[in-house]
Amino acid sequence: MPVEDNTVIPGAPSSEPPTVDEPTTPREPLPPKPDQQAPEAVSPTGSPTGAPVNSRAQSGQYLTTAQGLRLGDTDHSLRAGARGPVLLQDHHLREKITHFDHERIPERVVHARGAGAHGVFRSYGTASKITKAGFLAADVETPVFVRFSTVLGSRGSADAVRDTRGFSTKFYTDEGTYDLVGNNIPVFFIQDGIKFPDVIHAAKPHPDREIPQAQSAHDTFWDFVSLHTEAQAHTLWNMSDRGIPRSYRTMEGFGVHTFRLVAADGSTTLVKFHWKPKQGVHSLVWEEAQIINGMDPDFHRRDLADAIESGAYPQWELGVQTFPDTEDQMFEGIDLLDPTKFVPEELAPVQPIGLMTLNANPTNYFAETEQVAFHPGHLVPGIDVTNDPLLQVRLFSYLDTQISRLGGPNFAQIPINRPQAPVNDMLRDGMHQTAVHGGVAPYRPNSLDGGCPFLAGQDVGAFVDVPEALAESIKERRNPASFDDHFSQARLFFRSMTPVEQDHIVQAYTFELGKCYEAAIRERQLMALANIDAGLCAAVAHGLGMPVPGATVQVPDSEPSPALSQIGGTWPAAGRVVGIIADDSSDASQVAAAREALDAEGITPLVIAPVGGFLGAEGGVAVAVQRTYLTARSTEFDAVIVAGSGAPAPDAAVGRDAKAGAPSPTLDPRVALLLTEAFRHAKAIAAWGSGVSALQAAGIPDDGTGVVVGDAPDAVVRPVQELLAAHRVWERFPAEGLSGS
Ligand code: HDE
Repeated sequence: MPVEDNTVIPGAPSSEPPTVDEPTTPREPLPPKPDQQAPEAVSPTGSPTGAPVNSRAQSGQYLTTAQGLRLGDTDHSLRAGARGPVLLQDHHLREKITHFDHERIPERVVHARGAGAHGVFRSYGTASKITKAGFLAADVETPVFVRFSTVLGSRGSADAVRDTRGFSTKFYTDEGTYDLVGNNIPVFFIQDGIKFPDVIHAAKPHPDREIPQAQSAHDTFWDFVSLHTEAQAHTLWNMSDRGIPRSYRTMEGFGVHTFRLVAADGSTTLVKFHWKPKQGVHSLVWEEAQIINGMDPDFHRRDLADAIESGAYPQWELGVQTFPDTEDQMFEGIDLLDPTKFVPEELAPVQPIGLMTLNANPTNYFAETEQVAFHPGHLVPGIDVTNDPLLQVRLFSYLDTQISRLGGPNFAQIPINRPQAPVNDMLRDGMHQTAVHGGVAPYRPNSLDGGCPFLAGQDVGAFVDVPEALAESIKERRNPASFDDHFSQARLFFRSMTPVEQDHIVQAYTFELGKCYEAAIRERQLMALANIDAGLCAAVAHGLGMPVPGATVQVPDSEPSPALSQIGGTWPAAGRVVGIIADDSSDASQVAAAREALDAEGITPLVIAPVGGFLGAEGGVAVAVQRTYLTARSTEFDAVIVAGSGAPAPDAAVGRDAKAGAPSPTLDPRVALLLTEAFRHAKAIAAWGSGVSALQAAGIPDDGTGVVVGDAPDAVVRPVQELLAAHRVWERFPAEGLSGS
């Protein structure tokens, strides 16, 4: 219905009353819906920070200005006559537009694209012998906020790109906030933080045209890593399946650096932190990732939020690898201060110390996920840093970057950043100061504020830097000799992969280098690969159509680490997504039964039909349709099941009239695509009853590996669930392994 231009300002004299009941017409407001309740200016993790009630950010039912003045119109500017110019005196207009003009803040210089969630961490107490950190004592529950991210892309970039993922956790402990700011890859590109701007400038889009977005497949990235061989190990992890995780929920997390834990008796232990997902480790295949970035660029964000909303709370176990705090800080020949090295789990097992559960989505993306500020220097008593030169530079950078990103030094007062421990600092004033400090003496020593605040002793929880003896040294710009080995761990990683994973790595290098224009860069990177593994180098060179170079350095071999492979385990099927393909001829009661059986296992069933609405005959069972043939794409599903019509007729369900075994011209091409993609991406596929002929029509062998057929839903649901436990039907990938490795 056309809305008439109502130039009458409510309350102003008018000869003609408005004929249309516009939303601007004053009327009694409805009570707020639950999700419209006033957000409070307290930490969103739920624990009040003592903020007074009048610090609510929003309250009341009427629209107001920022000053609380009630408004009767927000749709019309104040004008000199209905067709005249807008008046400068319109204070509401100016406030509204001015605020809008300043809504954006600078995105993070790296890790701009992310997704966050609230949760809790419950400690097992198993670390209490090696750390006095209160939140790691037995059975302590600590609120957390986690932010996952990609590194390279802008804030609006796609999720499923090939990249490292950030995994940052803020523990709101009673002794102050502790941040574990890690990645999903345990090694880093550089050994010294002074090179961080270089690697990021090389990996970010080219400065002239600002392309490509969120990609490492371009000349400057490969120029840098091929010239800078210490980056080869991290790059190899990126080229592996780890570079394209299936979900944030199925990633491991790593603290990367070695940290120092301090026990109550003062003894110290070196540790590396690990997050192990209860959901299992699982990645996309490259073609899936590429499709996803077009079909659903928010794939990882949506996946995390949907899982939490549906009650499938993702969990990670926190664990530590422990090492004696020796003078040389070496372990089995690995320099623990070199962040391009990891320690294989076979040499130092990961010992579980607590469980994190993410159980609540943020209420407001900007307030929480965008404004959360992590910092590796946010420590608590019992956890300290080491002299890893990458970590040392991070200790400077994270505080510094928040000052321009969050507009000044008071970002710790933003609700998501507020500690849940009492704060009594002597930091004063500055941009965006929201605290009203009392007292006259923000300095020490003082007598005017009664000597407050007092200094704490260790007995009442003071953080004391570990007194560390430093070897006699000279001031110099130099790495220790133990940092010189750039290839042995890249080789160890590659040789620990299964043939399927090795094949994916070959394809990834071939794709990425194939996108480089400069032949010299491709040649130089092949030379680096020759030092890592001759078979890998030859396979990539073959794909690029280039000569195979020989190795230039002697690289020591080490035992493979099977723990590095993501293939071979079994994990819960809960939290996975299964598509049920149906059409009007499908038996709705059977579709409902399949849905229920999957749902009972915590698997999300999505019914896919030609059009939206409901499936089912009048008077019978009606099943809601979640996806149509137009909106569904195989990448959303971990497995697909084709519904039958209830009768074992060959010409029933899913838009085809084929006899079993004969390709049907009438199989809907979107269903055919869905099935063939799912098959190609090694997903479990099933059909019951007459649904089997849809598989045949799509060219999928109904006796193929990971293809399940049966008479009824209950014959296929259980086998599909078992196949999901392995994440994919790995046998379907053609991979013979590589010669020479
Ligand atoms: Fe970061 N990094 N980083 N980084 N990093 C940032 O801090 C930096 C490094 C990591 O979800 C920035 O608040 C330097 C390693 C994550 O908010 C910035 C160096 C690891 C996040 C910064 C490194 C990380 C960041 C940008 C080399 C894995 C996202 C915005 C010395 C252990 C945090 C911000 C979030 C973010 C600097 C290396 C992980 C600029 C200088 C190694 C997960 O301060």
